[in-house]
Amino acid sequence: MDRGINDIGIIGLAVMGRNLVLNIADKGFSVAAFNRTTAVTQEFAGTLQPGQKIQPCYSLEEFVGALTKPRAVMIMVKAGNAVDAVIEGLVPVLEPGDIIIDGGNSYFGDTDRRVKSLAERGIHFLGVGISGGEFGARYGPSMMPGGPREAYEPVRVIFEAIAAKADGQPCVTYLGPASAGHYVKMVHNGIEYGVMQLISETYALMKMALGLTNDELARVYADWDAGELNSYLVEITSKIFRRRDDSTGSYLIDVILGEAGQLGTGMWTSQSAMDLHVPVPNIDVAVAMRSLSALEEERALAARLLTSVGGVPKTASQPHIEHVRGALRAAMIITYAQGFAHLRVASKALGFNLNLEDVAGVWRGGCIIRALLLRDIKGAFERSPELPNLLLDPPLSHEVASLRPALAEVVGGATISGIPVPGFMNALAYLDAYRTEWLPSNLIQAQRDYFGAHTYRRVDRDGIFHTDWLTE
Ligand code: NBP
Repeated sequence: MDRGINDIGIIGLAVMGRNLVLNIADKGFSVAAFNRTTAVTQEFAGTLQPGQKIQPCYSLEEFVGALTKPRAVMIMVKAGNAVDAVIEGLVPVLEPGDIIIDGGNSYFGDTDRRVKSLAERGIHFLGVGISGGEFGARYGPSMMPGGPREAYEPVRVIFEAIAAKADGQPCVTYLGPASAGHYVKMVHNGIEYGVMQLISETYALMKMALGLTNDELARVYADWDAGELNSYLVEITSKIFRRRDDSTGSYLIDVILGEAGQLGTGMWTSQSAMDLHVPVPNIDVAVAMRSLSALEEERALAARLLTSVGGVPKTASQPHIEHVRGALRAAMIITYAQGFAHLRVASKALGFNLNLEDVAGVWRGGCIIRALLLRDIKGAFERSPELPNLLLDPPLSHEVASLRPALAEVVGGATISGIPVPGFMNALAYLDAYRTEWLPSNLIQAQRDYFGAHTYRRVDRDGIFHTDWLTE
C-alpha cells in the first residue's frame, strides 16, 4: 500500500481499538493500525478480509508515514501510564498541526495535562470518551469529544459516520475544550454505577422478598424494558437471567460470585463531585456498595453474628412488583438528575461551557446508560438550557412526585425486612432533602459556631454573626 494515504490511524489493537478500526473501515475511511506487541498486529492482520481499507503497521515510523496530513492518531490503550508512553513515542515522529486523540477512559486531570503539554509543541490533543464496549466500538459507540475545537473539525466526519445514531442523529458532538469529553464520560460512568446498583436492588427485592425465579425475573425485566424503563441496562438484565452456564447447566447468574469489581471511574465521579460540593449520593453509594461487596469474608462472619437484623418476614412489607417498577423509574430519574447537576456545576467551574441537551443527545444511543428517559431529559434541557437540576423540570418533577409513594413503600418494606437497598434509600433521601425548604442545618451551623466560632447568617437580617455560646 502507498504511504500517506490513510485518513486516520489507531494505536492499540485490543478489544476497543480493533473494533473501532473495523467500524471506521466499514464506513469507507482508510485506517492504519498499530499495536505495541507486533504479534497482536500480525494476528489482527490475519483476520482481515481482502478489500478492507486497513493497513496494519509494524513500526511507529511506518504507521505515522501511512497517514495523510494533518495526521489523526487515535490512541486506544490502557488508561494511565500507557497513554503517556504512547504519546512520548509519537511526539518525535509527528509534526505541528497533527492531532492525537485519546479514546480511552482517561482521568480528566491527565487529559488537561496532555492538552497543555502537547499544545506547547504545536500538537493538538483531543480527549474522547467512548462508551458502548466492544459491540459499540464495532457497530456504533456513543462518543464524547473534548479539546481544541479546531482539532475536532478534521475528524468530525469520521466520528459522525462511526457513532451510534438516535433518531437519525449521530451520538457524537463536540462537547467543549480541554478535558470536557473525558469529564462527561466520567460522569456517564458514575450514572452507570448508580443505575446498576438500583437494578441490582430490584433483583434483591424480587428474589428475596417475592421469591421470583430467574425465568420470572427475566420476564419482569423484559416487560419493564418494553415500557418507560426501556434502557440498555434493563434489557441486558433480562437476558442475563435467561443465560445458562455451559459447564453446569444451571443459571449462570447463580454461579457468579457477588463481588463487584471497579476500575475507578465511579470513584473519580464521586471524588470530583465532592471537590465541587455537588451532592451525588446515588453514585457515592454505588461505589461504596461495590467496595462492600468485596468484603466477602467479613460479610459471611457478620451474617452469622448480626442475625437479628436478617431474615425476610413474609409479611405485609412484601413489595408489589408495580411499586418496585415505579421506584426504579423514580430513582433512575433522581440518579440522572444528580449526574447532570454535577455536569452543570463542573461546566461552570472548569470552563467547559457544556450544552446539556447535547450531552443527553449523545447518550441516547450506543452507550451503556442509553435509556428512553434521555428523551425526556433532552426535552427538559431544550425547554430550559440552564436548568440547575432535572427535578425542577415540570414534567419530570411531576412524575417523580407521583412515584414517591412507590419509592417510599419499597424503601420502608425493604428496611423492615432487612434487605439492603441503599440506592433506593439515597434516592428517596435526596428527593426529600431537595424538596424540603427547611432543613435542620441551622443546628449544624449553631454547633459549628459553638465549638469553632465559624459564624452563621440569620434568617431575619443580613450579615455574619457569632455568639459567645459559653455566656448564658
Ligand atoms: P486495554 O485497556 O485492555 O489495553 C490493552 C492495550 O493497551 C493493548 O493494545 C496494549 O498493547 C496496550 N498497551 C499497554 Br496495556 N501498555 C502499553 C504501552 N506502554 N505502550 C503501548 N501500548 C500499550 O484495551 P481495551 O479494553 O481495548 O480498552 C482501551 C481503552 O478503552 C481503555 O482506556 C479502556 O478503559 C477504554 N474502554 C474500554 C471499554 C471496554 O469495553 N473494554 C469500553 C469503553 C472504554 P500490547 O498488546 O502491546 O500489550
